[in-house]
Amino acid sequence: MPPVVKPSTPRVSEPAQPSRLPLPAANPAELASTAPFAPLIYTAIHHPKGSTDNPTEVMRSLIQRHLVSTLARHTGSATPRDWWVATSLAVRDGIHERMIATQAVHNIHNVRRVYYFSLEYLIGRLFGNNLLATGQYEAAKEALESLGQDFEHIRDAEVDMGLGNGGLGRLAACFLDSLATLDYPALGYGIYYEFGLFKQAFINGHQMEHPDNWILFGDPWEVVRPEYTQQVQLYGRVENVFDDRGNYRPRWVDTKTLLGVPHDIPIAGYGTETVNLLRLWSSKATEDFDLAAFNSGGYVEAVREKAVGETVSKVLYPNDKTENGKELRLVQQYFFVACSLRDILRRHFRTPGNSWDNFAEKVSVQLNDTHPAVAILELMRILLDEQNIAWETAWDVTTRTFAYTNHTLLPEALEKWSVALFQRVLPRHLQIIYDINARVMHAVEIQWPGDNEKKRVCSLIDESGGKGVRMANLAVVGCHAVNGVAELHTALLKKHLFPEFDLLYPGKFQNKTNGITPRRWLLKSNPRLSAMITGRIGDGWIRDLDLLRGLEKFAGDAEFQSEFMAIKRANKADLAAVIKSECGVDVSPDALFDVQIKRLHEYKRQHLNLLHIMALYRRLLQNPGLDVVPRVFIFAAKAAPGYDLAKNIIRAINVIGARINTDARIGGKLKVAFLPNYRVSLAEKIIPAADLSEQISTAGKEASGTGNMKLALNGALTIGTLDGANVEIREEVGDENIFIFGMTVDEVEALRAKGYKPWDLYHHDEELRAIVDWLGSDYFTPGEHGAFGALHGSLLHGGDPFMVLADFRAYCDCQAKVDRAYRDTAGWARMAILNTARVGKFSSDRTIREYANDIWKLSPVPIR
Ligand code: CJW
Repeated sequence: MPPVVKPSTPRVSEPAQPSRLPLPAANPAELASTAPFAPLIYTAIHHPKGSTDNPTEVMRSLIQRHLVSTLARHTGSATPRDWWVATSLAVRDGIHERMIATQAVHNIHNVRRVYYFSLEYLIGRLFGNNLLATGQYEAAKEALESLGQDFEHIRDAEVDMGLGNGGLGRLAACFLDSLATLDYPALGYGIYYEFGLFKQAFINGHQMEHPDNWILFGDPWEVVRPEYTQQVQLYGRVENVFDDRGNYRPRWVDTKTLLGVPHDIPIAGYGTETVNLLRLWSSKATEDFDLAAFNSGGYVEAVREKAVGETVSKVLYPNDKTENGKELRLVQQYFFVACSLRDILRRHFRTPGNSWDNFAEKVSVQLNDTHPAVAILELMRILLDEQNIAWETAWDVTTRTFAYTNHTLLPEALEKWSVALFQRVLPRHLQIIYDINARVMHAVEIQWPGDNEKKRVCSLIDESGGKGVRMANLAVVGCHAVNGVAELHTALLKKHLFPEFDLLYPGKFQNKTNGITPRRWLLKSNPRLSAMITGRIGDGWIRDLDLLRGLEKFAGDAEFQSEFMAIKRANKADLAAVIKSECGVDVSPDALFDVQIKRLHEYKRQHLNLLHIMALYRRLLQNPGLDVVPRVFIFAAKAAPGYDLAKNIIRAINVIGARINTDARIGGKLKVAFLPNYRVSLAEKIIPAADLSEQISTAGKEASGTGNMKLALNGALTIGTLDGANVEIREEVGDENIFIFGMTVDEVEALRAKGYKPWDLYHHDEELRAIVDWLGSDYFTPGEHGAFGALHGSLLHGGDPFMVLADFRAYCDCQAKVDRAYRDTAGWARMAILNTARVGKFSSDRTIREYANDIWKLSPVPIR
């Protein structure tokens, strides 16, 4: 009987047994390849014939062996990169064995795992991290030095793995470190972008973007796994077919096919056997691409089609807040989640005894923002269409599988895909969205009968101004847990973004304050301070950051203070050398290092910082004898390439900074250094050298911030608003050890409600007016009129959306307090030490334990 094609939207399928269609069972060869840990092989690799037990000797011979047998290099002609690759491979040998052992234990015991789905991973460099994690740092350093190599120089040969934009991507990287260190069975999934976040250079103060072809010469940490390649369909159309019993059986046809090839990066836990995986997908066109065109002589066309398939994983979108609705981005998102889910199903169903019945007991998926939220629809599609499972069962499995982390309240960052685009790229998924929405609307009607406003805000479809799919609403209804990333952020999430859903799904919303890994952000990046801390309280802090509280008792100890400040000074001297080579600016390590490092965004208010710098500069010009603490203002930030105002702020800081740096009249009291190409490895150099940490976002706008935590951990004092995690940092370090200024969230809301008028502030504050006028003039850009017009205009005519002028005076007053505090060397040292001692809460180990206990219900599985 020919299928009946029905034009309208499909209806619910009939109830079915959830477990009746398991995927194929395990292939025995595959299981054999994950046989239990074999210590003999391990021993063989670590003790090559003829070598000793001395770890340095072992490392030395492994490096030499890889140089010759893997890289075909003579030691005499090896480049720093060769040495870096050879040493990485030497370390990797052991890591791979642990990885095999870890996966074998997880597989054999069929453990529950968490899968972290993220479009971004800002890993940085892996070399030093993996040496430390496996306890081989000293051995590798000594081995390389005994071979006549400069260890630091070799480390610098590693290109950052910059597959993320900022905090969200770096958080994913910190989480992977904590998951492995705490022995949680976990796997990160993402995209193997050929080009990571663009490289930034400055020309005449302007940001220039250059491609980051990080993988050009290969990556010693990765293993390609062609055997786990996945196929993904996209585009096409849905045939609304009924089977011979009248059940709706939609068929997604005329699709295009992509292949996803996994690249595995091992993630070694610190001081544990666990090695988890980060699995990143690169896209390939199918082998049998457009054979017809090929055979009819359309060779070039066919090859071009293939090339299109391969652009999917080509480049990371450089936006860190604005969602720009590009088709390729939706394709990336779907490609990534479709590959990852198929990989999870493969793993689940190869294990005897597993079925759909226990799927959500074995699989927990965390969605890093809404970027991978289309996974909810894809799992539903698989369950409904491929497995013929009834809607209610499918929905139950899906919602128990997924959890969602929200990272922002900014409306421009909330993903909304046009319905027309969705229809074209993922037509069947759009039908499923409508089916989910019908049920959501039903639930809203039961809760608030007849209330159309409630339906409007809860709908997955935004009907205002061009129909769009609200991915955040989809994520909220399709997940069993939704979390914000700091207490304040979570409170605002419930109060402003999702008040109706909070009532509809009581208990679904919860807080998980962000954290950072102490391995990278103290142990690795600040070896001097790490050694000093370990000397006083032992090395337990590396895996239990709360132990830093043991330093509190030294906060008033003069000897400890001077040692602590000597370390800070040495780190500042190192950074001064970087500033000299990168910016050509001479700075003194005795000045106060005032640091603002983060993405360039109006809400983060780098321009507030700039206005303060201009105020100080102007005061010095008017009174050259003015007694101010010499300061170096250090910036590092990338602006999204299409964000003109952010780029204008960069230019203003660069140009005004250059003028200040060369103005002999102020006697070098102020210096401004904008370090180009902010990235993880640069952050690791700046953070240990910071005295002051700028966290000055408009209250309510920064979800958490994580740079604030890294800087406080390294003994920088925070100057900040009561925003994001600053609130909790203040709770931990104490009011007297942090500089808080500016409007609170409530004050911001009240001022907005009353009608904010930046012009009033401009007219009533003489210094502010002078500075704003100065900025708007061509004083700093002679002959180039209106160079900072965009910035100047935003503050006045543009209505100053982030209330820079409203917080200006409070910020200057607070900076004056900082100036006074810095003169009291012992007092400052005490405050800095207490910052380091009291921020143990912000270890990502604590965050991950909370996710594991409250959301994932996941237990550690130690590998022995
Ligand atoms: O997440 C960090 C927080 C920080 C917050 C950041 C965030 O700003 O306060 O510490 C970790 O929780 N990043 C994003 N939202 N919030 C983010 C990142 C990339 C994006 C995006 C939003 C990319 C796109 C859109 C929105 C895009 O379309 O490419």
